[in-house]
Amino acid sequence: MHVTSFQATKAIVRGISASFRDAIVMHPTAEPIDVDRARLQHAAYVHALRSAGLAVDELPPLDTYPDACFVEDCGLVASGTALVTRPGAPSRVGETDSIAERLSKSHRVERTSAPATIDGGDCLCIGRTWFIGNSARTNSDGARRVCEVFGPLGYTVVEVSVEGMLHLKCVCSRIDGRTVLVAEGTLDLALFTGLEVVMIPREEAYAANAVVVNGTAIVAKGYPYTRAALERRGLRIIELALTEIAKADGSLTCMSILLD
Ligand code: CIR
Repeated sequence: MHVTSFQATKAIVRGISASFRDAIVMHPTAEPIDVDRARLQHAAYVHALRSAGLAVDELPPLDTYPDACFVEDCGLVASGTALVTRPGAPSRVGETDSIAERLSKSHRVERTSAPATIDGGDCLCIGRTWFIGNSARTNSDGARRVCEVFGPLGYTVVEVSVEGMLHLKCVCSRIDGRTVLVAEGTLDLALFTGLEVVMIPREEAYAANAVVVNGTAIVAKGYPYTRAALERRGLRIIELALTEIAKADGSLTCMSILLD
């Protein structure tokens, strides 16, 4: 079977902050985050990225920024160019400087300024299209900024209305340059005309956020339909427990920036 997936060589991650228990959450639960367990889950994630053939650059934790392990929100990368974002949550804006510093070692770096806001969790790049969620975190000025930076490189930007969830990629993610993984009943599929859509049941929506890279699919543990759907495509599966990451409204793609 010919297996296709996104390809990358490197990943940037950042360790869990000592203050991770204070991460922003949309719907707080009674159960506090177990920071030690979160660190173990993050370490397993880094291990999975390495086993997918990525050289992982681990940035030191930023203890004064509880959400700083969610590096995806701070930078978009494609075709050798990086756009450092301006996260929509004011408490997260200060996470971006160290991301800019790291990206500038390997990429041409552009920045984002007010009034634009962008969270990487709203930015889904499939082939030459950036789907940008218009959410409580990412605004139309942010989508315009993505267009300004990546448009000249041949990318099209499609804005997607995101309601009732944190980010666009809470319910979808990239499999390869022409295939998207989507939770049923969450997005208007007309958006993805021309792409192959791998649909999973709505009750497995959390697993629609998967890291698929270099022939490996890193998926949340406990979602059998999603696992089987990706396995049928010939992808090697790594399942990860994400209980503590999920308590902070995090999932898989948010913990890395993959570099081309
Ligand atoms: C936040 O609310 O910003 C963090 N607690 C969770 C961010 C998750 N990011 C992502 O899925 N891209």
